[in-house]
Formats: sequence, C-alpha cells, structure tokens
Amino acid sequence: MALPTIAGLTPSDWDIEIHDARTTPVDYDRKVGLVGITSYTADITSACEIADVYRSKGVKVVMGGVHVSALPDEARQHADAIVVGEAEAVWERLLRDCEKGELKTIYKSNTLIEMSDMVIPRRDLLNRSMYSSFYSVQATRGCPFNCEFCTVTAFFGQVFRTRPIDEVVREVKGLESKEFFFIDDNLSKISKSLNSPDGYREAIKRIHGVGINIVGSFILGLDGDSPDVFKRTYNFIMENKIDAAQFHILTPFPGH
Ligand code: B12
Repeated sequence: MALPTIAGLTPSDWDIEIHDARTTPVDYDRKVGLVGITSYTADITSACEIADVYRSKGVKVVMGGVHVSALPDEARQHADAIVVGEAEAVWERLLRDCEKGELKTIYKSNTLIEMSDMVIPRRDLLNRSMYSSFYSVQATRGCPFNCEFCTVTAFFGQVFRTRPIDEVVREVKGLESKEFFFIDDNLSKISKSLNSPDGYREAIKRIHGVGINIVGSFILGLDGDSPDVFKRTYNFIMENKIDAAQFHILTPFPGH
C-alpha cells in the first residue's frame, strides 16, 4: 500500500506511474523527474541497486519505508532524499522543494499522523493482474504490544490509532471487489491477548462465523521451540481451518 498511498498524497500537477520491480524489469531509459522507492528489509539490496542506477543517470531518488526509517544512514548513501516515518506530513513539501531544486537530505515528521481524512490509495495505478491479494485496506496503525521481532511498534508507534469507521466503510464500498484484505496488525475486536492460543481457537471460530477469512502468519525458531513445533503448528492450522498460512524463520529486523 505504500506507493499507492504516496500517489494519493501527490498533488495533481504531477504525473505518476507505479512500477513493481518484483514483477517487471525496470526501464531505466524512461524519462522521469523523480523516483520514489519503497522497500522492506527483504528487498533493500535490490532497492539500493535500482536507486544507484537512476542516480548514475542524473535522476533524483527518494527512498522511504520501514527499513529506510530504521537505518537512514544506509539509505542516504543511495538516495538524494529520504523520508523517515510516515509520508503524509512531509511528502507535499518534499515535492515542492524538488520543483525548486532544493531537495533536502532528510524529511522527517515529528508526530504520528491523525487517522481521519486519510487519502484513498491510488490502486488504479497498479497492474491488477500481478497480485493475488489486491484490495488491501488499512483501518488502523500502530500496535499496543512490542514484540521483539516486529517493526510495527517501532515504526507506527505503540498507540493504536484508528480511522473513523465511516471513512473505512466509504473506502471499502469504493472497491471493485467484494473481497478485501485488512492489513491491520491486530484485531482488537476479538480482545486478542498475547500468547494465549486457547483464546485464538475461539476467536478464529467467531471470525469464520461472520464470513471473514484469516491469514495466519507463524514464526518458527523461537528459543523455546523444539522439533515438534512444525507438527504442532501444522495441526493447529488444519484443526482450525486457517484459510492461508505463512511461515517465517525468526529474524531480527533493524529498528528496535
Ligand atoms: C500486508 C502486509 C504483508 C502482505 C502484503 C499483501 C498485500 N497485498 O499488501 C504479505 C502477507 C504478502 C506480506 C509479506 C511479507 N511481509 Co509484510 N506486512 C504487511 C503489513 C501488515 C502492511 C503493509 C502495508 O501495506 N502498510 C501500509 C503502508 C501505507 O505503510 P508503509 O509501507 O509503511 O508506508 C508508509 C511509510 O513507510 C512511508 N513510505 C513507505 N515507502 C515509502 C517510499 C517513499 C518514496 C516515501 C516518500 C515514503 C514511503 O509512507 C507510507 C505512508 O505513510 C506490514 C505491517 C504494517 N503495518 O505496515 C507488514 C510488514 C511490512 N511485513 C513484514 C515482513 C517481514 C514481511 C515478509 C518479509 C515476511 C516473510 N518472511 O516472508 C514478506 C515480504 C514480502 C515482500 N517481499 O515484500 C515486516 C517488514 C519488516 C522489515 N523491516 O522489512 C512488516 C513491517 C511487519 C512486521 N511485523 O514487522 N506482508
């Protein structure tokens, strides 16, 4: 959602294209005035390579996102400007500076944004056929927990910020699909409490009961895990009919 959101924040006197370098090779000969790159830690090496090629051709590059915000000094070696934190408060200023040829090195918003009147992400700029899960919606930002492996609290804050419900409903109604994906990090409605798998069983039943699918994201390799963790995790997924599952090896990410 990062680039569709940035596109939504961009004033209409700019022409915008979104290019996904994970699906299509980059056309470095395309004439562009400014390149903005988003990247998670998993993709940062290729993101920096792309930035380097553009800059070698004299194109200005801005980088942002959770990884860049955690390690700004690394990104500064590959970009003319970097955005630390949420883009909403600084993006338009950055563009106006760019137009005047006065791009600064770092743009950082001092506060977390208000969650009302948020822009509708420009999904129309993405190639629909490239993605299996397309209609992502963000209703909240931040997380009250502070799990040691996770970037979310460090980046979006420990305060659980919620969008006004009518604005979320309006966005969902505007989608061309009846299937959409809430990308929020917690489902406070089910009173999720940390590390209580018994509570999860009941919560899963209730979520399924109202017709909502669940993506279960499982981290393996915690200190207390023994080899039976794989079988137990598999059984949990099958018994509870989790609709889609992702498996991760415990990985420390920068920034916390
Ligand atoms: C949804 C989601 C997914 C979905 C994506 C599905 C979809 N169709 O969207 C799936 C399940 C596929 C997924 C996969 C993975 N994910 Co994930 N995912 C998320 C989640 C929950 C939401 C992402 C999102 O859209 N956020 C909303 C946008 C608007 O926020 P944003 O990207 O941060 O952008 C804002 C700012 O950062 C900034 N910004 C960002 N980029 C740029 C660029 C410029 C130029 C500028 C100016 C500003 C800017 O502006 C935006 C507006 O303020 C986040 C957690 C979170 N709450 O963000 C984790 C998260 C991004 N995922 C994470 C991880 C680790 C992964 C995986 C690596 C897991 C794995 N082991 O496979 C893969 C990576 C896939 C890949 N190669 O990209 C980590 C990344 C940590 C890190 N340091 O990299 C996060 C932060 C969760 C966490 N627990 O820490 N993920």
